[in-house]
This record gives sequence, structure tokens and C-alpha cells, in this order.
Amino acid sequence: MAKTILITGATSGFGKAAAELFSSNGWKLILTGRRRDRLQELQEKLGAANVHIAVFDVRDRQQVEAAIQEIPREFQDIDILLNNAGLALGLGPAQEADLDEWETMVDTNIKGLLYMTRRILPMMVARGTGHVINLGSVAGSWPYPGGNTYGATKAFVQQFSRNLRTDLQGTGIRVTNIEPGLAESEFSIVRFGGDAEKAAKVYEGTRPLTPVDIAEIIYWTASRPAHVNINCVEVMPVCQSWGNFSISRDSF
Ligand code: NDP
Ligand code: 8X3
Repeated sequence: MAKTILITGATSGFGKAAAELFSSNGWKLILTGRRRDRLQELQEKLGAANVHIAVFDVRDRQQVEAAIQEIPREFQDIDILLNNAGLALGLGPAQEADLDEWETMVDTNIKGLLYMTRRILPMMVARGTGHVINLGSVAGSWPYPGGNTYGATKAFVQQFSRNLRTDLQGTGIRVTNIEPGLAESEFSIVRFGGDAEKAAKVYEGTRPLTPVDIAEIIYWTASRPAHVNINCVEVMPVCQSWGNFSISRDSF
């Protein structure tokens, strides 16, 4: 019988690439996001019989609840929850940051992920099978200037993923945190408030990870034998690594 994956943030980037890859491997899909037109387009492309779409904002508990309740019977046995919806806003120093942007990142990357996980987990535990795959980031482990709240939300995702594993001990449910570095998607366009030119500069002269690279890692993680849990995967493009400790001179 075909397995089912629920993907948050399937309208773009990693989520969309994962939808295409899992679909090509015979999976049934529940695709979510706020942009209905993109979800409909994807549903048409991948085949309506195997794709259920749900348009909602992960930050809204009521919308999450309603969307899960409306999942048709034939899609209700969810094998994978891919908590992918997320965003960074801004790259300025903390002392100049926009508090609304910080709140949006917390509400999406942390609270949205919590709403989804809390709602789906009991269904997995009842069935004795399931896999929660979260999208963390290298920013959850490594600081960089301007990473402030974004990185901190991903540090939450990292530790929440590990803590989930301890709570789920003995249930057979798997948990994985995928932690990518530089990857080209709509991520930087969103980060810079729609400024595509500024976003393009982030990737100029680099060979970043692609959404397909990440989708393949997600698929590999999910297709390990049932007794194997990949706790986390940290992945960067070859062109990226860490910087020096920075030291300011003639000041503090
Ligand atoms: P994209 O901007 O291309 O995709 C983000 C997805 O999240 C979209 O489908 C968007 O859908 C969805 N989303 C955002 N906010 C909400 C919301 N409030 N409710 C529902 N869906 C939402 O970025 P990526 O594919 O690159 O990012 C996917 C994940 O990977 C994110 O969690 C990101 O933090 C993480 N990541 C990205 C990296 C990168 O360099 N690209 C590296 C490491 C991690 P819609 O707007 O239609 O709602
Ligand atoms: C996205 C990667 O380095 O821009 O999580 O934070 S980074």
C-alpha cells in the first residue's frame, strides 16, 4: 500500500522538491502552504488521486486543527510529517531588528512546527509507525552575524527534535533533523522582503545546495530500514565552511 507524507511549505523550495521526489516514488502526498494556486498547480502536475492539498497558515492553531480534521480518510495514515515550512526575515544586527519579524519567525519556525507535531504525533503513536522530519539549519548550531532570532529558532528545532526522540522511545516513531547550509530557493527573497536582486547576490559566484539535494537527503533518511533512526544530517555545499573567530581591535 502506498505510504503518505504530509509536507508543510510545499509551494516552494525544499518542500516542493520533496513533493516531486516522493510522488515519483509512489507516495501519497498531503501538500500544505498558504499559496493555493501553487498547491493546485502541483496537485494537477502530480495527479489529484494521490495528492490532497490543504491551504493554511501554520501559525494559526485553528487553521491547523481544521486542516487536519478535513484530511480525507484515504490520506489519514500519515507515515511522515515533514515540518518544512519556515523562513528567515532580515539579516541585520539584533539591536536594530524589527520585533515583528522576530515574532513571525518564532510563530512560524517554532510554534507552527509545534502545532503540526502535537496534532499528528498521537496518530503515529496509535498506529505504531511514523517519522517526523524537521527542517533545522546550520544556523541552529553555528552563529553568524544577523542570524540572531532565525538561528535561535533553528536551535529550538534541533533540541526539540532530540527531545522528541526521548519521549518517543519505545514507540517505533522516528525523528530526524535536517540541517542544511547555503541552499538556493525562495529563502533569501523572503529574507530580504522580496528584493530578488539582493537575494541573488547571496548565491553569486557560489555553487549552493539545491532543493533537489535536500529532497534526496530527506528521501534517503526516510527510506532507511525501520530500525535505523538518522538523528540529524548537517549538510553544506562544498563552497561553504566556517569563518574565523572575529576579534575587534582598539575597542572592547
Ligand atoms: P522557501 O521560501 O523556498 O519555502 C518556504 C516554504 O514555507 C514555502 O512553501 C512557504 O509557503 C512555507 N511557509 C512559510 N511561512 C508559512 C506559514 N506561515 N504557513 C504555512 N507555510 C509557510 O524556503 P526553503 O525551501 O529554502 O525553506 C524550507 C525550510 O528549510 C525552512 O524551514 C528554512 O528555514 C529551512 N532552511 C533553508 C535553507 C536555505 O538556505 N534555503 C537552509 C537551511 C534551512 P507559502 O508562502 O505558500 O505559505
Ligand atoms: C538557512 C541557511 O546560513 O542562511 O538556514 O542561515 S543560513
